[in-house]
Amino acid sequence: NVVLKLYYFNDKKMSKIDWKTVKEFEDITYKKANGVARIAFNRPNVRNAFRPKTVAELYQAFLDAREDTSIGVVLLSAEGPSTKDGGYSFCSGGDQNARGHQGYVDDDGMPRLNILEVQRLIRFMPKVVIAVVPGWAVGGGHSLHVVCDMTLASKEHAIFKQTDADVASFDGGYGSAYLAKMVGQKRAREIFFLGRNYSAQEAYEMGMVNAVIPHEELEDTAYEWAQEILMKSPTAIKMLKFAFNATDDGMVGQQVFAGEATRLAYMTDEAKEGRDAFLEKRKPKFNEIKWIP
Ligand code: S0N
Repeated sequence: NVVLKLYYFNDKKMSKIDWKTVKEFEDITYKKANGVARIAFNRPNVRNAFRPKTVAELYQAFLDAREDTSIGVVLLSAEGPSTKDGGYSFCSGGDQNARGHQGYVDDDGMPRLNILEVQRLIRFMPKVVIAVVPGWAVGGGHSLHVVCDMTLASKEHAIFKQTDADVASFDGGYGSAYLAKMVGQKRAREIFFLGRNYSAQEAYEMGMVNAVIPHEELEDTAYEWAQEILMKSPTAIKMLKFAFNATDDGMVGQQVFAGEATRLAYMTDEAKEGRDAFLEKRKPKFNEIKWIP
C-alpha cells in the first residue's frame, strides 16, 4: 500500500514520489502526492529564515492542506542545500534582516509576529504534521519542529539549537514550555539558557525527535510514515491528536476536542430527534432513546 518507487541513478538511490506542485510561491514550495502535502521552506541561502512573506505563504499552504479532504498528513520540510556554501537547513527562525522594533517588518511596513498563527494552525489542524529536518533547526525554526506532531531528522546534517537568548527574541509558548513537556524541565532550560548545538541523535535521546534517518532517505522515510498513517481511521487520528493536545491547551484544547465530540454527537438518532422536534414544533421524544451505559 505504500506508493513509493525507488530508482537507482549513478549508484545513488533516487526518490520517485510523484509530487505535484499545488501553487508557486516565492519563499516556500508546496506540493502534494497521494494524500500527503509537502510544504518546504525555500530560502536556503539564509538557512531558510522566515520573513513575514514566508509566514504568510506558509499560512496559506497549511490552510489549503487543512481544507483539502484528500490530505491526511502534512510534511513540513525545506529545500536546499544552500548554493552559497552547500549548508543544509530546516529553518533558522525569524529573518534578522526583517526584524524591526515591534516584530518582523513586511513590505507594507507593518511589524508582525505572524509565525505564532502558523504554530496554532499546525497545532489545531485535524491532520498529522511531521517536521522533516534536513539541517539546522534554530530559533523559531526549532519552535516549529516542537509544535509539529512528530519530527524526523537527518542523521548527518540535522542540528538543533535555540538561539532565542542570543538574539533577544524568545518563544515563551510552545517553543519553550511545550518543549519542556517533551524533554523535561532541566533539559529544556539547558537548551534555551546555553544555546548549544545538538545532533539528531542527541535530540532523539532527549525525546524531541522520533527517528534519525540517513540524509538521502529522509524524505522517502517521511513519505512512508505518512502513508502508514493514511491507512488509519481519520476520525481516530484526529481525536487522538486533539486528546494529546487537550491536556496542555487549557480551555482551547477542551474546545477543540469538544467540537469534534459535538460533530460525532450530531450523527446520533437523538441529535436528529432534537433537530426534527424543533423544526416540527413538537416535544422531542428523548424518552424513547436508550441510556447506553
Ligand atoms: C542557523 C545558524 C546556526 C547556521 O550557522 P552557519 O551554518 O555557520 O551559517 P551562517 O554563515 O551563520 O549563515 C549562512 C547565511 O544565512 C544567513 N542567516 C542565517 N540565519 C539567518 C536568520 N535567522 N536571519 C537572517 N539571515 C540568516 C547568514 O547571515 C548567512 O548569510 P551570508 O552568507 O550573507 O553571511 C546561524 O546562521 C544562526 O545562528 N542564525 C541565526 C539564528 C537566529 O538567531 N534566529 C532567530 C531566532 N529567533 C527567532 O526565530 C524568533 C522568531 C519569532 O518570530 C518568534 C517570536 C515570538 C514568539 C515565538 C517566535 C518563534 O520562535 O517562533
